[in-house]
Amino acid sequence: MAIERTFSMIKPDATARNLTGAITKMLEDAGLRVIASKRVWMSRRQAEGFYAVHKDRPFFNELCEFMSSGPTVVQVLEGENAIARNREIMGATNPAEAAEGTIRKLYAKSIGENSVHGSDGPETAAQEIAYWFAETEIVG
Ligand code: DAT
Ligand code: MG
Repeated sequence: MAIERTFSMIKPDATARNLTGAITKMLEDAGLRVIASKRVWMSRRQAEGFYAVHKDRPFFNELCEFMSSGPTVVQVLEGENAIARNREIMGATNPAEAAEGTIRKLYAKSIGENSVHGSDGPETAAQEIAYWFAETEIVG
């Protein structure tokens, strides 16, 4: 498996509890390298654009409200099989279903306030990275 890049976010419920370092350490310990990172307080419109794929889901409004409610740390991660690896470390969307030792099992408050985001495939990874970062901000 080649070296891949994926997009990650540390969500407002986690930044509010000062978990940026703890979560980043879990990613690094799993062999992922942070090659871009910045803290953003996204606007409602930015949240709606980022999550446009979910616009017809019943939780869309709640999701965009939450994601624009406080600071988020957006990151690009690089490593072997980075997309699947990151999803593995994150755990299931619903923390009640997340495996032991995953970020969401440890830290997520609910299915909505679930501490982290990770791209789900190569195409979404490329789109999501480009949504938040200029090429010059990514230092591999
Ligand atoms: P994931 O973040 O694991 O990729 P997803 O893409 O299905 O999950 O959904 C995106 C986000 O939307 C998810 O992290 C939290 C929120 N969400 C998903 N399902 C939800 C639900 N049933 N109720 C409230 N929020 C939900
Ligand atoms: Mg998703």
